[in-house]
Amino acid sequence: MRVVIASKNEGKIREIKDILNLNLFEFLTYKDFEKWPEVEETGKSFEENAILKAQKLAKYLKLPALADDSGLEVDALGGEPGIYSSRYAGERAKDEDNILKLLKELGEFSLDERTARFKCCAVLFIHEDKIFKTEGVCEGHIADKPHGSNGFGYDPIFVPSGYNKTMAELPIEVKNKISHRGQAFRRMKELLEKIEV
Ligand code: ITT
Repeated sequence: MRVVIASKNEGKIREIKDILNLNLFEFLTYKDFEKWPEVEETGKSFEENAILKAQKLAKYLKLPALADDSGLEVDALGGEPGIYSSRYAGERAKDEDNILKLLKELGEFSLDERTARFKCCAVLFIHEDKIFKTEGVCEGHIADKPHGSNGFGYDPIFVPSGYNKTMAELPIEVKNKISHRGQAFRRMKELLEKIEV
């Protein structure tokens, strides 16, 4: 079965392929298509946005599509940046800009006031009556400055609970084992192994 990964985020695509590690499926990405529609993420939750992305790509390309909507919720900031994580410092913000803004907003908050979590909602859209959805959450806290260069996004400032290193300092196998995306896509894998399309 051919499945399109409905994402343009290279970090995510790499992790999704690693986690699913399924020979049964041929994964296609935006690089396999000449035309790729822009999806406006107008949803109010990770789930709504993941459905929007998977649905739009599936209908446009006439293939099952797998989307991930994810982000970082910081308690001291009332759950921000949440669904706005990728554009926290502006529409075309780079990861470094988002990190700088977040560290600035957190200012002098102490370690135990810097609790946060990554969330991920994975959606496989086959057609309107066949939509699969799974979720994952990874708890932790925000470091006082960036460390490490693995991963993407906020990984250099996110320290998962039970570790004293940031996600960006941990090997990718460890990240995938404990991350929000690892949990969501392993659950998706269980569903994919059972379904008949
Ligand atoms: P697509 O919509 O094309 O998939 P995106 O990066 O815009 O790519 P999202 O709207 O889901 O995707 O935003 C997710 C953002 O949340 C991402 O850009 C990071 O800033 C952050 N994020 C999500 N998962 C992360 C992870 O595993 N490590 C670090 N940051 C992460």
